[in-house]
Amino acid sequence: EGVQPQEYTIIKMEVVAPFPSKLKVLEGRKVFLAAATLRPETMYGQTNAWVLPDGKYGAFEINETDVFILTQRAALNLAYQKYSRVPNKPTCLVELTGYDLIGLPLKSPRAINQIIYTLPMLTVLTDKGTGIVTSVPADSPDDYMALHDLKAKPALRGKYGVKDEWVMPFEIIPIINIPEFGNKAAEKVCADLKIKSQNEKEKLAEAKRLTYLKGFTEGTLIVGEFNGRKVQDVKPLIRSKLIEANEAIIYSE
Ligand code: A2H
Repeated sequence: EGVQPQEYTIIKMEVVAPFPSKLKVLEGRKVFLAAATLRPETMYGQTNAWVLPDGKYGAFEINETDVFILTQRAALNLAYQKYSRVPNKPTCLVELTGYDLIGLPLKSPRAINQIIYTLPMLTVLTDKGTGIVTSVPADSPDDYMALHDLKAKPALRGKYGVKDEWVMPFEIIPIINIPEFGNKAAEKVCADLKIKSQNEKEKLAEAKRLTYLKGFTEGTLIVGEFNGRKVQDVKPLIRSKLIEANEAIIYSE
């Protein structure tokens, strides 16, 4: 954990009914995977969500209507952030693991894809953010490599019970142009650095540094209502719009 508090945007990714047996008790409520992101302006390009298969999660009652799936640690943090309007003692309605979430279909704000699926990523940390990550393979090297691994390795899909149709139809959606890296910055930088899998931590850290910096300072959106505008100008606007539409909330830790 850093010394500086990190301010994330939690994206409310709605679980689409009918719910699987483990979530049946939640039917009739609005249930969301609560994904923590630093890049709300990239939500157009979501292709899936990530969970840690062995991670512990819970379905927490956030208010009268909403249930959030996230780590207990994050549920507690949220409960103490008054503006989030969650009660101080969040009630866990169902205890879950990442395995229970794999394959859940989601509807996520601003995503060009109508439905996306929940998939396993082995480098998700349960002591950071909410333990749920939304995947934007065009602009996130971690997301790009994890999706690449699942597409390239049938045995990896088999190990985690991932159906082909949750992965194979989902291509990178270009959303931001960076002069130096093009429209699929993560793919370009991972190729340049010869990154082979999601487990190459040091190289991925370098890839993230490069794309994050350039994406913010030099990136231009090429989709959506802010098409043609600079990332640094519209990032706060997109974030406020998501929050006003009740599709996202602020979360810090
Ligand atoms: B970002 P920082 Cl397009 N475990 O969102 C692993 N990674 C996590 C996580 C967790 N528990 N919680 C959040 N993250 C990811 C979008 C994105 C992100 C893009 C490009 C770069 C990027 C789509 N994924 O992050 O360590 C989330 O992925 C690169 C920095 O707190 C979140 O933002 O700095 C970012 O890591 C937070 O990382």
